Amino acid sequence: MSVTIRRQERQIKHVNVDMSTKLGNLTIADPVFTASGCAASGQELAAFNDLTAIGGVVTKSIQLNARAGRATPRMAETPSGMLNSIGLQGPGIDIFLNRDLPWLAEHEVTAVVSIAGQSVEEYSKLAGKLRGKPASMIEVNISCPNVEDRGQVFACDKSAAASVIQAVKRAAPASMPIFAKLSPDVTDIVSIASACMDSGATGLSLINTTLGMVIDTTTMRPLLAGVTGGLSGPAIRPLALRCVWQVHQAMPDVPLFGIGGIRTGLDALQFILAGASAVQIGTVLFNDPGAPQRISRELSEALAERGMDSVQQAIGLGHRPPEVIVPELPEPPGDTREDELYESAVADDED
Ligand code: RRO
Repeated sequence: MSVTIRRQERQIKHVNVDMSTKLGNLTIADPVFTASGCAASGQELAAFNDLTAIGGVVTKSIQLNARAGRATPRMAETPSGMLNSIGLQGPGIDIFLNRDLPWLAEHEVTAVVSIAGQSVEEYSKLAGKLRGKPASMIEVNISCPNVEDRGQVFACDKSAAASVIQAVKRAAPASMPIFAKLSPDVTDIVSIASACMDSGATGLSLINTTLGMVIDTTTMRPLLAGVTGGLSGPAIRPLALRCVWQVHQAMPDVPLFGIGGIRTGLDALQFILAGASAVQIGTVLFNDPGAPQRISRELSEALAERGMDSVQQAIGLGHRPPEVIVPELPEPPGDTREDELYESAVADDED
C-alpha cells in the first residue's frame, strides 16, 4: 500500500509498506480488523470506512437462537474504558446467515464469524452451519463474561476449552481457520492457549473483556442491571498486551489477533511487536467509527518511520534481546602518562 507521511516539519514523503499478514492458510491484505460486538455485522461502519481496505470484520458473536440479551442499563463508562453487559443479544444463526453474511460477501468484505454456544454441542452445530458459507474464518468465542452461569465461560478451564475447540474443528469447513477467543480472567493464559492449539485451533484471539463492575453512589446499587460486565478500552491495553506477549513467547509460531484498547497506530504497533499477526479494534469505534482505516494508515506510517517495509518484519520484534551497549572506557591514566613522557622524550631528542 502506498502511504503519504507528513512529518513534523511538514515534509511529505511517499513510502511503500506491505501491510499483508498471514493468519493460518489465509493471507490478508491489512492487519486491522474490527472486533466482535463493536461493529455488529459491519453495515453501519461502511459509511465511515472502505471495509474492503481493512483486514475484515469480526461479526457480533452469534448463537443458535435469537436472544434479547440482558436487562438495561447494560453499558457504563469507566475511566479509560467502558463496561458492557449485553448478554449475547442477536438474531440467531439462521437470520445471520440469510441477512448479514450475504451483505458482507456482496460487498467483498472479509468476514470472520464469531460463534458462541451454551454447550459443546451448540458450538458444533454453529460451526456446521458455516459449511458452504462465505466466511473466511471462525472466531470461537469461549470467553463471553456476560453469561448467567460462569461454568459457561469455557475459556476459564483447559479441558472445557479443549472440548469446544475439538468439536468446532470436527464440524467446521475443512480448510477454514479457527481462532479461539480467550479470557484474561485466568491464572495462566498460556496453559489455556496451548490446550486450544492442541485441540485443533489455527490461532488465538487475545483478549475478550475482563469482568468488572461499577456501583452507582446515588442509588447505592450496581449500575449495570446485570451487576457485572466486561471491561474494555485503553484501561485493559496493558493487560491484553501482556497476554499476547506471554503466549507469543511460549508459542512463537501461533498466529495471534491482539485485542484490547487499541486507539492509534502506535497502540497497534505495540501488539504487533509483542507477537500479534493482526489486531482487532473495538471500543474506539463508539466515538470514532472511522478508526479502522485511520489506525491502518497510522500503523503503516509508524512502520515506515522505523525503517520497516512490511508488517511481517515487526511481528514479535519486541522479543529480541536488548542491544548490548558497551560504554567507551577512558584511557587508563598510566598509559596516558607514559605516552606523554614518550612524546616529550622524542621531542627532547629532536632538539
Ligand atoms: O454480548 C456480550 O455481552 C459480550 C460478549 Br458475547 C463478549 O464476548 N464480550 C463482552 O464483553 N460482551
